[in-house]
Amino acid sequence: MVPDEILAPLRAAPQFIDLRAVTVDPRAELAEALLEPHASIPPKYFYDPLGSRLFEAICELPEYPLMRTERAIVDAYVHEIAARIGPGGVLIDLGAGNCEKAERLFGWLAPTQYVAIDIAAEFLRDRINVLAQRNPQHSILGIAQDFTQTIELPEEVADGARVVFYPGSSIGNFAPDQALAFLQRTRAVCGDDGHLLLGVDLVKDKRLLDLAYDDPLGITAAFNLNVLRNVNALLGSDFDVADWCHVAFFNPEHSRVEMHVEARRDVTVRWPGIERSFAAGDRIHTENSYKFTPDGVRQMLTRAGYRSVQLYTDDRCGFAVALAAA
Ligand code: AVJ
Repeated sequence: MVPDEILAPLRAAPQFIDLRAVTVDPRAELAEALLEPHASIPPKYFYDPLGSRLFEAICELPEYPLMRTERAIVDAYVHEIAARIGPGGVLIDLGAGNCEKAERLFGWLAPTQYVAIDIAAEFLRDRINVLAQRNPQHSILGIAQDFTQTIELPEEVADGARVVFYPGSSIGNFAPDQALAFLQRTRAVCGDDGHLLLGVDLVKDKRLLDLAYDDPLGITAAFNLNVLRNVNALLGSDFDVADWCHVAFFNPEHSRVEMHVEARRDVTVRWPGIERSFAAGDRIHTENSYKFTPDGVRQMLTRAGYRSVQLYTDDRCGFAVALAAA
């Protein structure tokens, strides 16, 4: 007889599926973006295991209140949100990260299954194992996937009304037309009885936004520069982090924060078969983080095919949580 102390955690072991290979080939995508006249690196490549931890550290910074504000809004309205959604759906968390935001909803939404999707495979696997230990009564499925271009739901995802959860204003990483196309895909995932719960950061004073992405401790700088280490690992390139510095600022014309890495000196970066030279001062664009207005959010969701949009904000209108019914 196997004692229950040994069996219980095994029963709680969550399912984990790695679908990274089905979507995009990181090497081809990175090589192409780096060879453009205006070189860039898609922001999803921030999230190697260290990058995922640095992002958690960013969320602790006083200058970066997004996650705390979002949590406060959800806490304040969770009763109403849960009543509108109704219990017993399948909770699909896009960019689940450490899964903490979704876990806070478990008691309220009583999901029949929790599906955590993230590109950060190792990090997600670790976090859902811990999550399953803490929530042995929940059915948990982890999926490692780059969901930015297509959202593939394997047959292991349960039937039932879907609640798509896309918190943290990650929607801001998409250019406006891409954001709309992405929301249309979430709308398709919702079927006709589902909901989308979306977090969006709102436009605010430029000084606040500049500081939120260029904090004096340098955590965001480390997060940004770490992308070069991940690119080296994925592409086989030879970026030297010491050759680059962090640049981040709010661009009011496009209503977005931009992050770049800037060459400190002339550098040539090589990877199998190819090289690219950068002059001192040249930049590689690593992230856009669009900031929204409440009306802009409503419009975008309506255009994506959602009906009845509820917007919840904090008293300073710094952040909004939108609940949209399919
Ligand atoms: C996780 C994409 C929402 O854009 O604010 C934090 C990432 N970049 N600091 C954001 C990020 C720099 C973050 N998102």
